[in-house]
Amino acid sequence: MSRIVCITGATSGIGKACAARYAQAGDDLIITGRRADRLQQLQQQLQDQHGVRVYVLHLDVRDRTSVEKAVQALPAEWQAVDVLINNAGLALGLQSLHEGNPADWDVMIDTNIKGLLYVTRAIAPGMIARRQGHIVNIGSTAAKDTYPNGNVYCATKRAVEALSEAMRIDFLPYGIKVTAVHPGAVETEFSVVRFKGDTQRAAQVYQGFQPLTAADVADVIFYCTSLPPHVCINDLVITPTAQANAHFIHKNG
Ligand code: NDP
Ligand code: 8X3
Repeated sequence: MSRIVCITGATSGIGKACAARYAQAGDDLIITGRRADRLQQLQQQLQDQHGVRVYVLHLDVRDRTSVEKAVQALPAEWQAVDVLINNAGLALGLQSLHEGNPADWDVMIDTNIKGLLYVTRAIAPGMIARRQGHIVNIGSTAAKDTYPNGNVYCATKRAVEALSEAMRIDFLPYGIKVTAVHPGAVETEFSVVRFKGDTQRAAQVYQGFQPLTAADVADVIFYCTSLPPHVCINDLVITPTAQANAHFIHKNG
């Protein structure tokens, strides 16, 4: 039976690959993000290719009021979200803490932590009322190991890990599954965003080894949400084979 899957940050990278993976399986999708043109394009493409229903929520997860209003305004047939993938997130900059840009810190904290909380606060009550649902939070290997100059980004992902644990405890009586997925290096727009459009510097991040693709991660997320009702993967780390953890990537040459 098809599910309703809500994905934050579906305009690019892991979120977009998740949209394709779930659509391929026949699930209906609520896709969100700030870039309206990309959302509309993706909606059309998934509807045409897979014959699924796709609902667009054009929003910035940092805007609590618009998140609340958008979820409240979902048509009745879209309200019973089965799977929420809290994926929207970003890193900005890679500098020692004493040289970091506090404006970048605000964006990372507001998006990666507060945005995830706002979306969860809006959608989880429906899951709890129905005693059915699965929340997937996208963390990072940066949650597991702080790396040099990663300071605030790593802290936001550590917070995602803590909040995933908190949700698992709080939602336990209601049978809601909570899975934290922590990817290592995935070649997406992530590094272009982190280095503020410097595509050469971004490309260097993935040189000398084979990084994960967004589709690799989407396959794993799909697997986590396709297990029998009594089985839950709580916390999962996925890296390229060439990566041991946030610190060690074996690069050729
Ligand atoms: P991308 O930059 O390719 O995608 C990020 C997505 O997040 C976009 O769809 C973007 O949409 C959305 N987004 C960012 N800010 C907001 C916002 N304020 N409101 C709504 N949507 C927002 O990167 P990835 O796919 O790699 O990143 C996805 C997640 O995976 C992030 O949480 C990231 O931290 C995490 N991650 C990435 C890794 C990697 O190596 N790539 C490794 C580990 C974790 P739009 O701009 O249209 O709003
Ligand atoms: C993204 C992976 O190593 O750039 O979370 O932090 S890393």
